[in-house]
Amino acid sequence: MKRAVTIQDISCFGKCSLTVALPIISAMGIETAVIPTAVLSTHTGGFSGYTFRDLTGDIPAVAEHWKNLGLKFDALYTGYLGSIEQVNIVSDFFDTFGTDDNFIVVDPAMADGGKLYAGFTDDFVKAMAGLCSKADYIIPNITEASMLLGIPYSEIHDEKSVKEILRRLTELGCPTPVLTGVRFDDVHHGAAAYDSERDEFSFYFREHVKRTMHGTGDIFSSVFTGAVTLGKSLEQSVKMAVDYTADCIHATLPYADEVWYGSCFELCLDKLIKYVKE
Ligand code: PXL
Repeated sequence: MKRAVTIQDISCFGKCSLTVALPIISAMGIETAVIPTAVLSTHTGGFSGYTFRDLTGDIPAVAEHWKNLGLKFDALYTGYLGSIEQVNIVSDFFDTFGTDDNFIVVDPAMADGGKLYAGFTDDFVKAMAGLCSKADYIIPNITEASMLLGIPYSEIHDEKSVKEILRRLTELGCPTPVLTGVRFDDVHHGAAAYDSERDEFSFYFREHVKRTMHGTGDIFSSVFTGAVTLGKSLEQSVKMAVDYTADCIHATLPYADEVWYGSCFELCLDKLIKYVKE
């Protein structure tokens, strides 16, 4: 059985980060260990008055205990990290648990729609760019990629500019960037990836839905990580992540006013299990 570890916050209500990664990667048949970096009463997107308990100080002790136990992981996957100190500690975690036989996924979850999430600064973006250099795969959305590269944000791109963004992302030190939220027009929405070792690009799109939904980046990255862990190719992993994310968005539409804070990924887990077996 494959084993992944995911390091991100637990937003107790709101369907993102660990409350998405844990059920999704587990449903894909992968043992999923977690390190919660912080406990929030809700996520920070659209809620006010949320609590925030920082668990940064616990991470090195968890890592030390796991090292003494001799634990090994097939995938190391990080999402939302709350501070530069946390980024540095996670970087040490990669040094301890990264091997030639496993891979590292960094989702630089820090921005969307052209804006940084609440509480993040330009210095945080720089620290995140440093963490990306240690990853085999990074999964920024278009906003995060623009910030990591220091280029202006634009929602619609063409194939040439997306390829250029992907090429420049490899200059951060990660050989295989995956870009989400890719749109060439008003009707398609998907992802693009670049395997710099083979100099191969891949693109995959589903229909664009004119509604933003919180937590879809976490859904995408969790499925992508699970798929690579199971030995799927880069192209297959991107396709599975786009398909499942699009399925979740469609399943949420009837409830979108009530479930404005997240997406109804639970309704599609049966499809995900089917994709894994295909
Ligand atoms: O979905 C990314 C995410 C994760 N964790 C927290 C967040 C967000 C996005 O806003 O606020 C706490």
